Amino acid sequence: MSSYCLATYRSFDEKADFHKKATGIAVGLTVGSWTELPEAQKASMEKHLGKVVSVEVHEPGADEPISGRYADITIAYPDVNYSRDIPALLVTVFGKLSMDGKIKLIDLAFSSDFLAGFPGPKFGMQGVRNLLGVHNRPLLMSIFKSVVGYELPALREQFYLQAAGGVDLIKDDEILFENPLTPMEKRIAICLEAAEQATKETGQKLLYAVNLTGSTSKLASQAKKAIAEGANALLFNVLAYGFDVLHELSADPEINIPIMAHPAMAGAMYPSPHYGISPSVLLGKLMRLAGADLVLFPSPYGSVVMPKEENLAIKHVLLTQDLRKDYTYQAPSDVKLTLAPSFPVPSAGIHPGLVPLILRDFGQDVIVNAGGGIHGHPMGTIAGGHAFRQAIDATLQGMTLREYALSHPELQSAIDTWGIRE
Ligand code: 1AE
Repeated sequence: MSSYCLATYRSFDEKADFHKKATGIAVGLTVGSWTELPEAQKASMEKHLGKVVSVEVHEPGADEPISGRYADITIAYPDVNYSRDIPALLVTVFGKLSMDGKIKLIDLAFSSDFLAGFPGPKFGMQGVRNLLGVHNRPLLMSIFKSVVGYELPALREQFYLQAAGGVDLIKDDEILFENPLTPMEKRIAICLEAAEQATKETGQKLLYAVNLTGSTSKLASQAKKAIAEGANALLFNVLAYGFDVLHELSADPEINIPIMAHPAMAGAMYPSPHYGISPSVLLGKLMRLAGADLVLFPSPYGSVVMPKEENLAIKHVLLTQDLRKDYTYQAPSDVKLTLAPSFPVPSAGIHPGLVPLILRDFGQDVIVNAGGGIHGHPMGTIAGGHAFRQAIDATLQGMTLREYALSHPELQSAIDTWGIRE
């Protein structure tokens, strides 16, 4: 029996016959032409033909946020047409089409058959919590800042200060690549040493996500080298390399540490209402499918903002949504189809005054992540970490930040500096 993956597009056109357009996509991106085919050939080509599942035409009124006439079109693509990898699926459903007028890919749903080729996140949210031994609160992550051009002792000091502030994870800055001053292997050694020192003082375990960089063909061996040096997490700029690279790394049994997906370059792909790929697909479904254990993305509140409904849609697909949608196909019951949830990490410009909003949106299933909001604390980096932990504690206890700050000077100082977003 045939199985299909589904793609939903938002197509903008003032005059188009959207049903005709949908048929053009279904046929054009699969068998190329249909009505001209001789009947005998139609029979053999039928299993390769895309199907129009639905066409919903919208004529927005003047008061609606989206301007212009559009239709949401869902097409079913036969799995028989592509190999079981993300590039083949993406090129099929949004290759040439992505350049053909005002059209945005707003959703993807995978058949059981397609999904069966993807083990998903090796650790996922629960696995990361297990490594850290923290199960009853949101996690806190800190980002190295000012690292380019610095030598190892400066990095060690910065790592120690972040760790001593009580963070659970520390990630490299995504712009720190292989370089002679702080090469990956030496970086891992000094950061783990600093982590050990901080752990003795705080009693807290720590993960350090080292940036995995370099040419694609050497990434797996670099990752294994990092693991041999003791690395306990990796940071990876997924969109610069491609989803399939993440998939290969995460599916490699020897790469047995969590992989954190950075969203660098995503802004070239999702923000337009008319073009690109929606954030819940780009930074949600595809990241989880490709095996990201943790996924960074902008929040609605910080310095790089994303609309709240898009943020919540990412949360939904990372944490809860069954990514499968069978179109006329029943999955064999012995196939593992559920992917572990990926840990959501809303980021960029986060400071303690935003913590109540982030926790309101995500509950405990979130990593609060900050660079400038920790290092820029007027009382120093350690106090920056403390202020965040205090903001998290206050929110979990149902107290306002202002109340809690009365007995927590680090939080008070953060509020005085950045304020509280209501
Ligand atoms: C969305 C990615 C955020 C990121 O990687 C980063 O470095 C944020 O830094 P801050 O918190 O804005 O200083």
